[in-house]
Amino acid sequence: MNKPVEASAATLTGAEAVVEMLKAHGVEVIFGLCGDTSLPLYDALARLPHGMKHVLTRDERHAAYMADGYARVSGKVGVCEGPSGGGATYLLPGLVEANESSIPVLAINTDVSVSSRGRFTLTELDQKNLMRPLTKWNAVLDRPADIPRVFRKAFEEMTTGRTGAAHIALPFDVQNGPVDRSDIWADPTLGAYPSRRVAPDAFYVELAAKLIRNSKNPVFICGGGVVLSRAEAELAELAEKISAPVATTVSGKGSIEERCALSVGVVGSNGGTPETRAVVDAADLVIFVGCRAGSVTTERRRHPAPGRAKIIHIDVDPAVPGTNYKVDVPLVGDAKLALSLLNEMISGETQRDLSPLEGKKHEKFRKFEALAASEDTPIKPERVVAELQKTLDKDAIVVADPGTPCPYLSAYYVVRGTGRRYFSNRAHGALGYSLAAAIGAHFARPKVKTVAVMGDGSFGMCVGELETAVRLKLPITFVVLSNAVYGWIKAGQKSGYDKRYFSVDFGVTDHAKVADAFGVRSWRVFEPSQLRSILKNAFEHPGPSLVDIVCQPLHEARAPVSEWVA
Ligand SMILES: Cc1ncc(C[n+]2csc(CCOP(=O)(O)OP(=O)(O)O)c2C)c(N)n1
Repeated sequence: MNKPVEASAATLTGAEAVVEMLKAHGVEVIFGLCGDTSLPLYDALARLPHGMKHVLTRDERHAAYMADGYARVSGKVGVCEGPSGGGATYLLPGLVEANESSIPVLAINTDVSVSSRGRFTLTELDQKNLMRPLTKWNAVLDRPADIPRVFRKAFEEMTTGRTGAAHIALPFDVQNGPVDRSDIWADPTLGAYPSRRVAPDAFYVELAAKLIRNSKNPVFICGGGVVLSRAEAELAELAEKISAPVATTVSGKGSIEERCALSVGVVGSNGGTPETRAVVDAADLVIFVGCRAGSVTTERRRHPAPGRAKIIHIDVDPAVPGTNYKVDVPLVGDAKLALSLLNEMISGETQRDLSPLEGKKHEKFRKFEALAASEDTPIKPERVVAELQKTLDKDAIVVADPGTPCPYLSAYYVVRGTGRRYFSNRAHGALGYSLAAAIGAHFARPKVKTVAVMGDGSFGMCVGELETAVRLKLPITFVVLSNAVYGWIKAGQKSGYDKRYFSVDFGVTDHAKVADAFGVRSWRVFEPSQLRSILKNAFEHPGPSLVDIVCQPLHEARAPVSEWVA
């Protein structure tokens, strides 16, 4: 029998303190998987009246992805937990994705007792050093008394400045020791992000306003920072005032209503097209907002071409402006505050001829629609995107895995409205993210339809969580684009290695049958003409549903794939 310290009027156990600290920061849901070292924590969760939901997952990687999806959609910190050893190494992929994507995710990683350290204890590993380079902040607790302070610090780190992930190692005996009740307090505003906005230097704001006033052809390139900062209204106001096109990265989708005249769509080597690239190339001023100007967005610093356009770079992280481009004006601060200061400085309206932009968009979608209308089998990815667009409500949340889903949906799925309605794991692009992230997203916005779109390579890496969706009766639809190949890589072998295909093909699986065995309502589609009604049925199904679409392999798809594979 476990013997924790007796809770009293003055003290509670470490495990109870953890639960109280999460509650005090406004946590609503915890995603995780049990283990020996987590038993006191689970017991505290079972006993205390905290009101938080615990979602049992089928592996810790997906617990972290669920916390990530939840955080992206809710605007709050996502919390996951797992045990020592394998739990730590399995939490890691989700934590690093969240951190690099600036998503506040807290991992509570239980650990062997402090008193057992260094004795070849089963599952012992150096969690501090394992997680240090992968998280924004991490700590290993050695004493129960430190729990309240360490949790306050974790929430502050996750939601201020460049937001990111935190990791706390919670040893077994620390969970059983005493914590002073009077130390259980928190600033609940640190449970949501961004919690403490910082404005850029007024001097630089003035310089930026001057550059904008003098530019002939400004263009915005927005990264995930606009949606993270909820700066969509300020961005629209400024873009409309100066009549500037707004392009986004994959993570920046949702910065602007994509049906509006100023929206360019996605740029870069994963979802950009020659037409969106041309809009960037025509600019004499590029305003990066909440965007790292990384290899995918800028096609390895070729678009915009260095030195061709002036650069204003707005980012909350001082390390970002100037890293990939020589910046004319760095605006270091929160995107919402930076854009509203620029709005104050720039009065009046500038009218610009938007017909070139309109022409480019028309050209892009003309090519797309011709392919989307195809009745060919296997079904073309363009057809799948078009049918999703037609059948999904504008408030639906779409999560895309790498492979075929991310570039095609990023390019052609038009986000109606602003905010987080579409996302993918663009930091590391690990296959198998979307299924779990969609589960997290559902907990953040349960009233809207959530759809995960994955390749069959991804399906193989996440299928176990179908059980979680069935157990919790979640009305999420999983769409699998089946082509029995790691298609994105095969496309790279086609375009860059003279079709020397090597070890990229795998066997055909009937994913609908697999899903059916889990208890998921499922369909397998071969004919384009069946797609719409089957997708509709799947979306209307009150529980989990899966549509397995036998799809054209990426290496056989049309030319832009070779442009996408950078
Ligand atoms: C965990 C992981 N391993 C390897 C890769 C490299 N990778 C990128 S795309 C891709 C192929 C994706 O295959 P699939 O999910 O079947 O989609 P398709 O490209 O065929 O549409 C691979 C292997 C990755 N992104 N993530």
